[in-house]
Amino acid sequence: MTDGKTNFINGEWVASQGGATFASTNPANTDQTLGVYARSDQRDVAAAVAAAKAAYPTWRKTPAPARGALLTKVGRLLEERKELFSQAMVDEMGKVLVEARGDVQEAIDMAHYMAAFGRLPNGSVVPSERPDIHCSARRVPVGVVGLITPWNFPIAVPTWKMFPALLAGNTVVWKPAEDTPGMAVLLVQLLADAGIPAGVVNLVTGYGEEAGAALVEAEGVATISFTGSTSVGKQIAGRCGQLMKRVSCELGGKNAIVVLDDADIELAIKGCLWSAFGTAGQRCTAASRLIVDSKIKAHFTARLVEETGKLRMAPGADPAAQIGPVVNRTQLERIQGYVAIGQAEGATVLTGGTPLTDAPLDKGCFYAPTIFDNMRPPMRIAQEEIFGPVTGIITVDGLDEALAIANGTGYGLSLSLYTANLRRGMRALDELESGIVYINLPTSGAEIQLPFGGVKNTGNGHREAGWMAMDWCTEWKAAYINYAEGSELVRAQIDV
Ligand code: UN1
Repeated sequence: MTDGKTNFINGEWVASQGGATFASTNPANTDQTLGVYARSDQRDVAAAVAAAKAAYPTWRKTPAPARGALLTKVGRLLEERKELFSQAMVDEMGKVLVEARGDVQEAIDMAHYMAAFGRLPNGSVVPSERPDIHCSARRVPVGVVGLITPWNFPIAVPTWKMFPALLAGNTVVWKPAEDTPGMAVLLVQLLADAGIPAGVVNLVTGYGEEAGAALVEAEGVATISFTGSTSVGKQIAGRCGQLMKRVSCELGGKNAIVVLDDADIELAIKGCLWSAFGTAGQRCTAASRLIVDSKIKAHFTARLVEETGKLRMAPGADPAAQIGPVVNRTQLERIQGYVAIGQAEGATVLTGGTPLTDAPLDKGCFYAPTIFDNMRPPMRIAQEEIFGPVTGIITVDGLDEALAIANGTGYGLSLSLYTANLRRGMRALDELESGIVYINLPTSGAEIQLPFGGVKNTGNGHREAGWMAMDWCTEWKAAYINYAEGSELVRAQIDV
């Protein structure tokens, strides 16, 4: 779709009311424009919210098993269109084809997982302290939810939010990242093809500071779910606090892998390569700190650099590609900036450290996988999220120091430890301060049936995915029903 009619409001594809548009480009070749999209503002958001509000009463009353059945249909259509979606994702976001397929697979899994929730309990019956009073608590939808989603998982992350919200009976207004509007259009068209009623899912494409901000402000949006940077998340959460809106934030990370002296080094190397350089480091679960015991550091480092040298950088569509481009030129420059900061701080580049400037990769946003040695915990490169293929080695002596350094940042999403010792592994599981802990596994690779989210500046206490996926998009309603005979009032706490 290239005519700018990319807002989906009340079941119709429309242009932005002001007629403004923006373009998306291919990160593997930034000369290639892929599409023109509606650049929405407050008026478009207001129309989308009105449509979602109008659709809400009927959707809320649709039985949950029927809402689940629709998600099953969505899951099947995603299976049918998996290849189409994956190819489009390679072009628009840049990840390599196998990873794009994984991104779509997470959405397929989420659709089927959430569909089953349509027939699972959504509350509990509890005893009353009074005779002949029925007490129960059940989940109810919040109303209209606003979703603001990132470009790095342009299908998985939106569907982690959208499918639970829909199953719970909410209607949705979605503002996808400006780097991946085309993926949003594909997904919303699929939802329409599956038979989602008009107004239940509405799409507004555009910029965060325009359409995204308007969605946060919009009266009638009960809850915001946001995945993105910690700085934007803090602004959104602050504003939602003032407006007394519920808000769920999944924000940055500064994830680490600890490699102890008893670890299987070859297994650890594979985990480090995948965590540091998979998706060109553009995962919130990426490992940008490798905390390595001094006893094995020399061997580990030599092997890691050797294996990094074998990684093939190419446009994601190339079947041999292992690392694709980063998402855009701004991001490329940001990464380069961090590498310069690291060097100025005294870390040394073992490999990488530059964008790729040889044709044809110079047309795209390719950055060489980069490993720093002599990274020290206070450095900015050891504290701040870089979101690119850059990692660094911090040398430690033993488990105590390793755990303290792993925990020593303002973030807490995903931490990993490699050891052959069960006691050390279990201690790490207890003491690592993150929402996700891995033992003998990479920091990336979360499965959709477990809670996803983190502590500290990584989020505000909510979790996505898993059986708690519906927590952020539902309220609890308590019910007391008197079926006693006679007209006596029995007061709780007083007459019993
Ligand atoms: C993200 O980077 O926002 O665990 C999500 C993983 C993926 C999800 C990442 N399953 O890396």
